Amino acid sequence: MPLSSTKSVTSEQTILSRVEIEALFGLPFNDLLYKAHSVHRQHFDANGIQLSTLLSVKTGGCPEDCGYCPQSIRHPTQVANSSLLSLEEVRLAAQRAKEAGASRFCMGAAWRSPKEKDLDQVIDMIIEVQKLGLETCATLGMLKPHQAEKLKNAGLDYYNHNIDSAPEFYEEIIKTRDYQDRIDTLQAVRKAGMHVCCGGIVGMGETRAMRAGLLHELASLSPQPESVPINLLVQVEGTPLHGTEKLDPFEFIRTIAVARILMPKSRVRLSAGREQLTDAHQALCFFAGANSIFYGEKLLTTGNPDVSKDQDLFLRLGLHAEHA
Ligand code: SAM
Ligand code: DTB
Ligand code: SF4
Repeated sequence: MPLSSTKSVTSEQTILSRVEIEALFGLPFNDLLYKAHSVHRQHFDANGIQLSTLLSVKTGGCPEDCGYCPQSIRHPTQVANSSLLSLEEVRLAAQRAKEAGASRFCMGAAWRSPKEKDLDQVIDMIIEVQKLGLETCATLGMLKPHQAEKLKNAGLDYYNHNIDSAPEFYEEIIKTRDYQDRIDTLQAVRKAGMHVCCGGIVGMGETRAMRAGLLHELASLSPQPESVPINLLVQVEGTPLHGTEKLDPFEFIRTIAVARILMPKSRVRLSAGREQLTDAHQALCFFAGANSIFYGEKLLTTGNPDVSKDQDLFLRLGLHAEHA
């Protein structure tokens, strides 16, 4: 895989080597968190958290084979397939998200890539959500350059497309599209002028060296993604990754800290998997530099902490919601 040819690192972007990134992971926990928190304070309000709410606008029946995903048609999960939601259903969900305090609304669809007709309908949704004064984000699978341009022209603020893992682990998780396909979509999004939301998943049985590899790839994107979701695998029965050995939460917090050090100006999002973390673990993630969350009781098909629980946690920690 000729990955190096996909990147052009700008002169002000100094990328640590994978070995140096592994060394960061290996620091004593307090030293790593001190370092990450110091970087965080240089670039952000240390108590401000951006809130994004997710909505699955088209659920299940996806032809791809992503080993973590409950929406793949190839995995025997309990997810009920549904067709594209109506404009009114999306508007109501976005209205609720705004009332609860979210600043961004992210629409996800279980597609390999959108068909032109699908894209037109999602564009209507984007326009409707914008009218409510929310930032918009979409994650619809692979995009061709003209599709990215169409979304940009409709006013889409962010496009989410994750690289998911280190390149050498990727083929163990997904076989129906390769790493380069992901990079091509990210380049189309960037070229169209949208903000890039790109991250990955940890807790899939990868080694620490592979976690360093994932963050190395993310930090090497040039420019770096504005938004970096770090997902902790949500293990869903019926998916190939169900039963994977659980990641030590402190290793997850280390991953957040290293992401913050490598991508000082990006929003690092504490994403899927928050239900597996205690309040204390989440507080350490915020200290380590996470400054965005998925907010609302559902991710796409799986659970997320209740709004009231998050509001209570924010109150106890003195955190406040903040725009991007
Ligand atoms: N189908 C589109 C795609 O794959 O690009 C968009 C939706 S897909 C569900 C978006 C991202 O959700 C995936 O790239 C993956 O990082 C994350 N994801 C999916 N299932 C997950 C799980 N069980 N645990 C953690 N993250 C997950
Ligand atoms: C991202 O990185 N995580 C979100 C969002 N981008 C689209 C999705 C998480 C999905 C978790 C499993 C589910 O609820 O189906
Ligand atoms: Fe499909 Fe996206 Fe799930 Fe992969 S992650 S199976 S592409 S919905």
